[in-house]
Amino acid sequence: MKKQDKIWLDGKFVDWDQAQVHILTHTLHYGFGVFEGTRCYKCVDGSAIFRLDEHLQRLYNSAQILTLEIPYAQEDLEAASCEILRVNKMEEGYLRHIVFIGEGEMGLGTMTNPIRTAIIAWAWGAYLGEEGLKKGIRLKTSSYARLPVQVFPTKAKAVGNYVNSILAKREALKAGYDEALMLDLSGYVAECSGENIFLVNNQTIRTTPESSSILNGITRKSVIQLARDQGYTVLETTFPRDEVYTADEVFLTGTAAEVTPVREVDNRQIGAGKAGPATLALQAAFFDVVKGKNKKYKQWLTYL
Ligand code: PPE
Repeated sequence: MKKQDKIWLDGKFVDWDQAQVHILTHTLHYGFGVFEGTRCYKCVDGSAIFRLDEHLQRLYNSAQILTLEIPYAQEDLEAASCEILRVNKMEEGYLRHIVFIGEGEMGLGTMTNPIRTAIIAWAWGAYLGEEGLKKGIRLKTSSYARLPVQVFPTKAKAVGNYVNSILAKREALKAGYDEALMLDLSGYVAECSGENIFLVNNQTIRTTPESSSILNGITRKSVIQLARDQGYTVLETTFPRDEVYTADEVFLTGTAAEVTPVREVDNRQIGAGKAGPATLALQAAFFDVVKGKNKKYKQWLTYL
C-alpha cells in the first residue's frame, strides 16, 4: 500500500509510520471492535465522500450493538474524515474508520481499557480488479455459511465478524475464483464476503432482504433507489442459489467493490457470460452519482 502523510489517531494527525499500537491491544487478541469503509471520489466540482453520514451512523450503530462507547461526537468524526483527505492532499481515496479497545488489562471482561479511534485514507482502485469491474467476476459458493444472527451481530460491522468472511474469501481464491457466494444457515443466499448480491431478470431486480444474515450495505440501498428511479421493480426477497444460476444478470455492490458484474457462478455461465445491460446501466448511474454528475442525488455527497 502506498503510504500517505498522516493518519488520524485518537484526535490527532500523526505521521503514517508513527500510527502504531501496542501488542497488547485488546482488539488484536479478541476481535472486539467496529469499523467502516467509505469512498471519496474526485467529482466534476471538487472531491466528495459518498454517504458519509450513513457510514458514520452505521459506525455508531455497530458500536451501540457491541456496547462500545465512541469517545467522539459524530460531527467530530465527520470533520476529521474530510480533514484527513485534505491534509494528505488526496482528491480521492478509501476511508477506513476503526474503533477498537486499546491496551491495559487482558481478559474478555475488561471494561477499563481505552476505546481508541482511527481514520485512515488510502488509494484503493477496483476492489475486484479493473477487468472484473468491466467484464464480470467468477463466484464460488462457500462451504462456510454466513454468520447466523443467533450467534453474531450481523448488522454490526464488527472486526471479529470478518473471520467468517476471510475464511470464505480465501477458500474461493485458493480454488481459483474471485469471490465467495455465502449462503445462510437455511441454505438461502445471503451475500458475498464483502458485498451484497443482486439478480436481474427482465425488468425485475432482486436482492436479499435486510432480515437475512447480511450487512445492510449502503451501496445496496443506494443501488436499490437508483434502480427504482430508473423504472426497475426491485424486490427484497430471499432466494436459493438455483435462482442465481438462472438469472439473466448477477452483480455485487459494496463500497470497495462498487457495482461489480458477475459472469460465472459455480462453473455456470450467467447470461451471456459478460456484464449485462442492466448491470452496466446501473454501474454507470452509480459512477455518475458518486462523481457528482447527477445533481438529483447531491444530498448523498459530502464535499471536502
Ligand atoms: N457485506 C459485507 C459483509 C461487507 O463487508 C460489505 C462492505 C458490504 C456487504 C457492502 O456494504 P457497503 O459498503 O455499505 O455497501 N465491505 C467493506 C470491506 C472491504 C474490505 O475488504 O475491507 C467495503 O466494501 O468497504
